[in-house]
Amino acid sequence: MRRITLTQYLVEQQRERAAICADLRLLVTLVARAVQAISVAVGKGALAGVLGDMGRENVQGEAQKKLDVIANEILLEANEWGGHLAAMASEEMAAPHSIPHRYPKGEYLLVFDPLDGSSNIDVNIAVGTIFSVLRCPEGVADPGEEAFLQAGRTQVCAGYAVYGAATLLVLTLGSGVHGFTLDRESGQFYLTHPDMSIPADTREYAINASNARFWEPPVRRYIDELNAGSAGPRGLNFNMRWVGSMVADVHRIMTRGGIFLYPRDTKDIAKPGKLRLLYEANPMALIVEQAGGAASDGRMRILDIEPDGLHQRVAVIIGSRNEVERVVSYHLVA
Ligand code: AHM
Ligand code: MG
Repeated sequence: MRRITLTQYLVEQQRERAAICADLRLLVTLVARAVQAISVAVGKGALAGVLGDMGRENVQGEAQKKLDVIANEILLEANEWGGHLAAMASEEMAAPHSIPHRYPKGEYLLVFDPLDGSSNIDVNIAVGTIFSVLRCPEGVADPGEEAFLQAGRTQVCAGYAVYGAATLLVLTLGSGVHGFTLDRESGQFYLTHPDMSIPADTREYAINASNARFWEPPVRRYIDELNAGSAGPRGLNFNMRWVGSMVADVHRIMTRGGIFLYPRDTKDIAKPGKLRLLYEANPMALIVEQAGGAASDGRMRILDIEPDGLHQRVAVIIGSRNEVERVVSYHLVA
């Protein structure tokens, strides 16, 4: 069977469907090249000396891994020269990265989590990259943090890569979600998962249960009901899976359904959730919604949240529609 490459898919989207412009096509192509380079680094692991800590913290106070920094550099270098971007921002940088003056500037903003799930790197468990593309507000020549503070529904494009047994790039250009698998020999991405869709119902959930004592009552009620199984109010047995890399957990949901929760908790009241809105929750929410699923913070649709900070955190309840709606309904009565 002759498979469609990512390059062919993008050219078709531009030429035949007018769904994207040349700049967006270049942007996705360059992100895919970066993903391929990150995949090589992740795949070499200890052989390339890339495992372990950098010995410093990022702006969020988290220990940076060597591969966090390498992946960040790869994405910056791959994207700064193309003329399609006005600026970039990342989990690993306190402030946005300006495009160097020697290159032309474009109309898009790129924001990413270069290596999600990085606590899993050293133990050889799947990690990923998450990215989101926004339009630079009109008239803004040198975009700072303010330019990135746009609700997730305005995203032009979003995607993630999962570096697992195979490397996959999953992408939405705003109409449907498609998955491409990297052929490590040829370096090409091939369309292997067209029109991904999440079943509305599921019997599988993902949550870090060690935080149970900090959860709010609606989440506690929901998980208690799932754990009660066929003898409980749901009358069904549920299974639990938790990778600890959001990308891998959401990719499982994209493949066979499920619900992922990283809810608001009382562990640190200064933090309304663990995951970051702009480069974790928003791109994943767009992808999951485009695949027929739902994404909420328990109180509102994630894509409708108006951001107030580049590294803002948010509660995330995402996946199979009927389960997400149930959790939201428990918040309404609380
Ligand atoms: P990271 O971007 O620094 O890796 O943090 C995000 C990750 C998610 O992938 C995962 O769902 C979560 O943190 C797990 O955190 P914890 O182990 O603290 O529950
Ligand atoms: Mg992350």
